[in-house]
Amino acid sequence: MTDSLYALLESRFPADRSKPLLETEDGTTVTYADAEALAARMARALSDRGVTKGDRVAVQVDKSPEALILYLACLRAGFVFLPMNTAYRPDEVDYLVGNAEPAAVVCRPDDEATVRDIAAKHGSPHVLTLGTDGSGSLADAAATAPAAFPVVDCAADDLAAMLYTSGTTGKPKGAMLTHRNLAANGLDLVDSWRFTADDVLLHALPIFHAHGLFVACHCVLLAGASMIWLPGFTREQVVSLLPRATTFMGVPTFYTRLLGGTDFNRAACASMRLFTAGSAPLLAETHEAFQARTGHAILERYGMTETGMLTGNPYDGERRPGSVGFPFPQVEVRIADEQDRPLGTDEIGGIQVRGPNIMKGYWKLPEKTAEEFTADGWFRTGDVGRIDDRDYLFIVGRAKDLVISGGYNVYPKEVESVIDDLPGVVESAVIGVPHPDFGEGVVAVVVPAGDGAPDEAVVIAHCKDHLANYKTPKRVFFVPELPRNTMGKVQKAQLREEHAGVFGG
Ligand code: MCA
Ligand code: AMP
Repeated sequence: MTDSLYALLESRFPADRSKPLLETEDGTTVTYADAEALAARMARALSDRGVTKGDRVAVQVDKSPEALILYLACLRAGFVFLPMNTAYRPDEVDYLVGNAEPAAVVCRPDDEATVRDIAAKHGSPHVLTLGTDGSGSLADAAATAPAAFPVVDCAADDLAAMLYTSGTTGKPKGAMLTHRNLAANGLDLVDSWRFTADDVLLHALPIFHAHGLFVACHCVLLAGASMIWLPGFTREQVVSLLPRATTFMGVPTFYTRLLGGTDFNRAACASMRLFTAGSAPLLAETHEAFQARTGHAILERYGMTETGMLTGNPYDGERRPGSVGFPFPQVEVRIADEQDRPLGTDEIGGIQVRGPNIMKGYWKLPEKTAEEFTADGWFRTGDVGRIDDRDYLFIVGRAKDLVISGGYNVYPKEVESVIDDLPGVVESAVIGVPHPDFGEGVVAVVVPAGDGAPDEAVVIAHCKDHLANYKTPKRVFFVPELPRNTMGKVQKAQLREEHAGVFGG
């Protein structure tokens, strides 16, 4: 028996494959049969170009039905799907392609020339394109390929996907996710959240991250359900389409934006049975305002790229504002001290996790992988929390230097390196401070070298050239020196306090 995730998904597709898998905003329907056939054609097209099982396929394309089907094609053929944020700049794509050594890169038609240069530099043999309307050289190749390609046998431990997450070192690391990791987590979620074939998920998340791709799509695919497939989150569109949906998943920014107009109310949510939130902390006040407005208690859950979903508030039972609930069925969670000793009720410590959902490791970084696991096999999340006497987990902080802005992770070290490269900059410290829309907003505090130092606009423009726009500081402040403790460590807590009101948050 194969452990291919594709085989598992396929075994749960509806018997009647003419059922819609998704419908787009313009009313185009993609049935399960369409998706299976196109996945087979795309797998064949890539395979004909020499891509084989275990090869990485790096993808930076806008969200479209075909983009999702490309993921299915890779699963089907045993290729390792490597999605990239569409906001990544060429420098960031260059690093990922150089590190992952993909056998093929699929990009937006407009980016083809740049991506060809990057791929050539790193010896990646094939560049194909895929546009939002499903056109491009991948689509052309798939159109002439036969709609038949076997579901390639995969072991539980074979890689299904690789998602890059940054880190305190500043360079992104590839989290290797296996067929078992994704299958185990998907099955936990589809059961815990009671997905059935009758569900319609309104899908407004990007699909280059775990939330939009795995959490959302696997629930739908494993239930044989349907989606309304939006290219991204637009408040008006979501409010107008919710009456046709039963479920919705979002980052907290989606929910604060929805609450921003009175047209979002009980009537708009009349057909809904479940709203889930995650990727960043959902403020208790947002949870409460949402419940007061709609009658629905958002189900907040907690996860990571490296681990999939870890805990969630209960489907039945109290969904507590400020808590991320209980471990999913196959997941174990403990709070531990600095020596990895388990702590008791309400004691604050590092959140450590274990289960079939935890990644195999970081790509080509065995030492870094080893550092993230304890001697007894628990993964250190880098989040700090406590478990109360009712077993609810509360996240109280982060041990890692990380900013989460609108659900996207920004690693200060990466931004600081880019700013420090500017002539006229001695050093910089990047922090996150409360932001009314994005939860946290990125701020840079820069020590200028004196004459010839850049101003705020220059720092921002330089960052935009080299970094995805959401990583770019929204404000830059100049100081003669950074506050340090006696060990010489920059006091970011002090900087966060000093700049707490910058965005009026
Ligand atoms: C856009 N901008 C942002 C962000 N998004 N700035 C800070 N943080 C952001 N997240 C800026 C752009 O740089 C641009 O600025 C301006 O806002 C408008 O850009 P636009 O693309 O039009 O913005 P938007 O469409 O309104 O996007 C906001 C968004 C989006 C819808 C909240 O960020 C989003 O879809 N976030 C979801 C993130 C997500 O899926 N995370 C899951 C990670 P300028 O004009 O200056 O260039 S997975 C994960 O974390 C784990 C596994 C988990 O637990 O889920
Ligand atoms: P990523 O690396 O993008 O997968 O981000 C994972 C991180 O997002 C976690 O380690 C947490 O710090 C944060 N996160 C995810 N869900 C939540 C949540 N519900 N509440 C607070 N933080 C969260």
